[in-house]
Amino acid sequence: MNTIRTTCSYCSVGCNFDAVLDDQGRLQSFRPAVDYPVNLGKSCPKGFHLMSAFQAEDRATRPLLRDASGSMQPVSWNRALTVFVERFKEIKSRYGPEGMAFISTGQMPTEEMALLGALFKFGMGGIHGDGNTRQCMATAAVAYKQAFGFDAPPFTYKDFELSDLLVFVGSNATISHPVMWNRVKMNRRDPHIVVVDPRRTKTAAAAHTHLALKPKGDLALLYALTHVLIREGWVDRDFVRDHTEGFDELAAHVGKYAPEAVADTTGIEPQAVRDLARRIHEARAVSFWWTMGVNQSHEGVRTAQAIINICLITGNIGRPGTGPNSITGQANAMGSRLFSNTTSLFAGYDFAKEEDRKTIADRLGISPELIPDRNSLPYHKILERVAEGSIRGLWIIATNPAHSWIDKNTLFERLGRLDFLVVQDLYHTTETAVRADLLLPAAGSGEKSGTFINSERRLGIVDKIADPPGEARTDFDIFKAVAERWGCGELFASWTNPEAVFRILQRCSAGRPCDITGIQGYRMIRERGGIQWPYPAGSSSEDPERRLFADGRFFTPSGRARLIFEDSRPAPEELSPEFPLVLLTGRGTLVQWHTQTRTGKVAELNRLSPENCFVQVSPMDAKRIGISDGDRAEVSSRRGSVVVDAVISDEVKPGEVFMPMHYEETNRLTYPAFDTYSAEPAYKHAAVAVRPAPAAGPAGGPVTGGFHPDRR
Ligand SMILES: Nc1nc2c(c(=O)[nH]1)N[C@H]1C(S)=C(S)[C@@H](COP(=O)(O)OP(=O)(O)OC[C@H]3O[C@@H](n4cnc5c(=O)[nH]c(N)nc54)[C@H](O)[C@@H]3O)O[C@H]1N2
Ligand SMILES: Nc1nc2c(c(=O)[nH]1)N[C@H]1C(S)=C(S)[C@@H](COP(=O)(O)OP(=O)(O)OC[C@H]3O[C@@H](n4cnc5c(=O)[nH]c(N)nc54)[C@H](O)[C@@H]3O)O[C@H]1N2
Ligand code: SF4
Ligand SMILES: [Mo]
Repeated sequence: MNTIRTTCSYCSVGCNFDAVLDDQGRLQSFRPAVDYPVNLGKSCPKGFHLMSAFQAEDRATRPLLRDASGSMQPVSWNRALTVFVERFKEIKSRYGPEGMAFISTGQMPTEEMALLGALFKFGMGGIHGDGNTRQCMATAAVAYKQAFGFDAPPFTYKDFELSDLLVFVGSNATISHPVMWNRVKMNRRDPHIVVVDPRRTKTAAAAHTHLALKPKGDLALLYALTHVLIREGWVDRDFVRDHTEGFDELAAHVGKYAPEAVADTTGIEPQAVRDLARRIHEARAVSFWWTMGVNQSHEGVRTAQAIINICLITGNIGRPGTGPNSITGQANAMGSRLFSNTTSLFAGYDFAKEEDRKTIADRLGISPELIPDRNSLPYHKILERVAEGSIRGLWIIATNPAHSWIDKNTLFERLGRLDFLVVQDLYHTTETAVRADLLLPAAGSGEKSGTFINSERRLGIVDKIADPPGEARTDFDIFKAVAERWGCGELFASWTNPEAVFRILQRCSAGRPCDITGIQGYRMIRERGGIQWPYPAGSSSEDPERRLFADGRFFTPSGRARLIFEDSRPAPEELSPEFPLVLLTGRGTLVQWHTQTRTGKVAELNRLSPENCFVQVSPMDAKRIGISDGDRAEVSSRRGSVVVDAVISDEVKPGEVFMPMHYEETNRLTYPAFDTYSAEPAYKHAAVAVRPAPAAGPAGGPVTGGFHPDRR
């Protein structure tokens, strides 16, 4: 028997599991690790069944190439790599380095992301590459960077247990981050829990106070809170004076946001705002936790910063149980934020600064000329270039945008305009994979090694438990093979395996806020039960839980945190008599992951979640519309219509409906608006109408929602 410990590759909690293998290497059991500081023996059903998803019949086991008749044919790796390199080189020579792009992920080990980012940008000479983390964490990353001088979520999970007042804004942690919620339940201080969410989610129902604000009322609400805190003098003056800048300007700005003045915008009684301000003032340790209800907004960055401001002016940062804390989404979104070479150069350096390019070139032992001198276009701009015809080749790795992208109808058209679309995935059946010209079969997290970084900045080990099926290869091996074929293999001569790359990334991190030079290899990460960054050379801390900013020093040039604000604006898509309802979207169940490519293969999980796409409608709206629970309903937006199951529920208020993102219908309706600073899609607001479904779907009528194509 042999036990291998690995990190779950679904959500960013970063639970660890012990896989027990028999002497033939067959998996005997897969259980949450009892002594891992993150999950302490707990897990959710997704993690428990992680390995089953890799057994699916539709695993991609051979490269597939579209032939002249349009059908996908198995080809050898040799042929696949030849075609890959020929086509991308041809595109590069005709349209220049900006003619090709990649879209990657927060779901691969850091070492693989780093190799991809270096290969594409330094080896193949490309410029544009972004990730699905743009759909998710870009807002938090930009908010922190502007306020703290670095993308640095300050907390440790212990803070869930040490807080007296926890405020969850746009976070449905009971289903999205269940094992974090477990840490909240371990809090012995009798904390008060507040949830700010338009819906009465499971998390809101479990809280003491639910502020069921109007969609996108957050910024006005947070400024109203700030207004009361400042007016009452409930401010930590010493902290403000010594560690922040911009307080007087902030105080002036929130002058007009009295709770009464914004009650129409927020839908929240002024007294409830005053009560929360008082609680913030009276609690010893206040923590704010935010997720997609904040990030996925046209004004997400400023909303996140309004949360950061409240923590700063009340001194709720750097102490146990405090912090403006963004909970991240995917298992390795945090690795992507630091080391994928997409939105920044390795370790948070800046592509646009010559000095930064020199530093990284020096640490990698390459010529600075190889590093592009500008940032990649963000995801939606890459797609605009595809629409214009100036990006002709796209490589999509470990993400399924043909399901998950906002207003995906336009995405379908755009993908169709490409000369060459390569998809690298575990399955050949994803909505994106079926549109590929070339499919590269990849290994999943249980079939390879590397590291992930979880929400609390903890590096955890991913370890190989089984071999990938057929000819599928690890993403690492695929990138290495592409490098060889492209003719830039010598650049990566020392990038021999994931651990060698880890050492290279450690060098890049030296002297940065995310310095990890003190970690002595994977073995130390295993032995310590994960290690949070920073961990610079010479660190002696064995403390398994560390937070940032205990000394009140931030990463800005002045060492002070910046208080940043801006007036709130209405959501971009207006409601109208034709489209009178707000569509909210998000996670619908604990057991399904995103586009269901993995969890939708596991019978035990499917039994626990609805098979059909559904729309939640309030009892009052349902009555007015004339639909009952279980009826089929047509949901339309200015982008199109779908037919789904109606679920009548008082989780949503009149005037608002909710659809889960796990079904492909949802993003046929979403409205493509983006945050001004982070370019994150505003998935959580669109104008729609709901009607009883027409008896039989007429030809050319609405798309009728039915089975998820992957789901059996
Ligand atoms: N089971 C499961 N867990 C997951 C995932 C999964 O697919 N399935 N995905 C993971 C990933 S990548 C992510 S990013 C996280 C996301 O985790 P969460 O952010 O918790 O999930 P969401 O359901 O997208 O959005 C959270 C809430 O935002 C609310 N909301 C909508 N509009 C507004 C608004 O204007 N203001 C406020 N305050 N709230 C609003 C929604 O009603 C919703 O309840 O979950 C991770 N965990
Ligand atoms: N309407 C609406 N849309 C949303 C959201 C929302 O709240 N509302 N949320 C957004 C958010 S926060 C996110 S994060 C995105 C997620 O959107 P996606 O990234 O598109 O969703 P996933 O289903 O996680 O897709 C990951 C793909 O990677 C593959 N994969 C898994 N592991 C590996 C690997 O190791 N290697 C390779 N090569 N492939 C692998 C899987 O099979 C799957 O096809 O969706 C966004 N879309
Ligand atoms: S809570 Fe997240 S990390 Fe933990 S088992 Fe569930 S999906 Fe995996
Ligand atoms: Mo996400």
